[in-house]
Amino acid sequence: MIERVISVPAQPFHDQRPGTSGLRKRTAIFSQPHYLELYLQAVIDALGNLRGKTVVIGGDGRYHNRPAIETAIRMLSAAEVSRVLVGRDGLMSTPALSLMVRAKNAYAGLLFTASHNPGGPQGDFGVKLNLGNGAPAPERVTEAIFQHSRRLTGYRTLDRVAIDLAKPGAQLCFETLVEVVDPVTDYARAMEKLFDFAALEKLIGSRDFRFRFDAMNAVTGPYAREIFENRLRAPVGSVVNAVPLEDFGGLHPDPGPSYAKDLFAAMAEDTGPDFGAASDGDGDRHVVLGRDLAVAPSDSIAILAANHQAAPGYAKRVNGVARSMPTSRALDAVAKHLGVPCYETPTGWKYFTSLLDSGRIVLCGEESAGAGSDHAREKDGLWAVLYWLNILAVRRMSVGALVRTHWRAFGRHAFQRLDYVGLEEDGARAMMQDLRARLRDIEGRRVHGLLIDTADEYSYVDPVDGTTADRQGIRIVTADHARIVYRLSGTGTSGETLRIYVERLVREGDMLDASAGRLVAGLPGAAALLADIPRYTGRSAPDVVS
Ligand code: VG1
Ligand code: CO
Repeated sequence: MIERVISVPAQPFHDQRPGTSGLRKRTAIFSQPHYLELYLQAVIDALGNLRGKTVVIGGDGRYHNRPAIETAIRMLSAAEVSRVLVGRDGLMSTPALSLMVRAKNAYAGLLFTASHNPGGPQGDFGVKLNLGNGAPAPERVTEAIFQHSRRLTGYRTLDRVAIDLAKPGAQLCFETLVEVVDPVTDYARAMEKLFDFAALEKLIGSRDFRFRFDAMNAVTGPYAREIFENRLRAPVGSVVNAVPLEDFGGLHPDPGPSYAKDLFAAMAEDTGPDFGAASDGDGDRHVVLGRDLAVAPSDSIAILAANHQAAPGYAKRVNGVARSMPTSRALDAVAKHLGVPCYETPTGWKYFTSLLDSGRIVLCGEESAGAGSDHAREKDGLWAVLYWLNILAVRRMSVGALVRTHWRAFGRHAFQRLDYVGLEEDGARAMMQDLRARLRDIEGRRVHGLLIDTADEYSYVDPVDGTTADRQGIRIVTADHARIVYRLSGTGTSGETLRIYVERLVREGDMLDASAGRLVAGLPGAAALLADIPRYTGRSAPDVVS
């Protein structure tokens, strides 16, 4: 029997406003009747006429991925999309999707992921939308989606569909050609163009270089196996937790010290790896570890920029760089040395993309373990790991030696992020509101021995298209240039998460080896006092420090 387009009446939901990186909710919310369908209808309406267009679809493989992909194919087909490219088994990493949208001249990309948030029926689910340039939808589009979502009276879909996501090749779904593709090969080829794979193979194959990549049971497993084990000939088993699982094996697929515990522990063993790395649920974040230290994400992007001559794809062409506002100013110091501009943007990859599109920058990064370049319009975890390996291959140094050499040359921007998770919404918002109202009075005050020089709220004007973004974080800078930043997360799924970012530049030789916590001492306490955190939130300490 042939499929038919049907209209399904349904009441709109009023909470479908995308955050920092798409719409993210508890799986239980996403899987209630009509919830996903109505959101996708709002996306389709905001995108305009999709007739005859190509759309790329993927996901990080978390629980609910397959039904969500089938729903999306049905609805896109009802919207007369002529071609859908979907990752085999419904899998595609965020950076691979960005590359594919660009390579295939697609009109948009849809990705089902909640990134580093846990998956499963009790976990989180999400939808990211990319436009034809491969970049996350900008604010103007996400706001239009939200407005559409509130006015919907139903959605259009097909009455039936049978798509086999495991079978590579083309299938017809109503009038849409659905192609099940393997994004791994295309992605690996793109990486081969940017990095010196012969030098990487020599490094990884050498006896005194033990290498481990932890895919955290998430989407990067197949990519990492293909690149590190098949192409670069790392010993089989170098890539661990390489099979994407619906619940990520019960773990948080977040490559920080709190959740990538096995990797951090392995690095500390006598016979542990010389180089360790991991990525997150959807493959856009990275962590890099040496035998005696984990590279702080703010340092990672600075070190990638400082050593761009080592990577063939970047030598002699880094004309500008950018970082998100809360990210440490380590990158600024490198940009100054290179004589190129360093742009500061609000948190979230979407704010980098006009700078990348216009050719103003080549490299950019965020303190939350994201780095990327103009090869894609998303941050890219495996790309960052390969870039690191390429630098080590050329400079013939360990991770620790490279980081310390960098600190000696540029100073160390010691950095910490403190997260207060799951706060009661009214209290957290009132705290920010109250702090905002007192910024003037805070300037000139002395707290815990720190003299506050300036206190303001960050707002952004995009230098390319003039769009603005207000209320992107409260900044406090001390007389000796240390900094405290406060903002509320835009990716959480219950209550509010308060993020506090603290940073202090250290230059003295013997201080360079101290823990970041010791070097920023005093700033977290001052931050809590200035914002009256215990009173507004009932919390005396952060839940996660990274
Ligand atoms: C967090 C990070 C931000 C990152 C975003 C999406 O946002 O701080 O830097 O771009 O997650 O990353 P927030 O609003 O919670 O601070 V991912 O890997 O979820 O796509
Ligand atoms: Co992610």
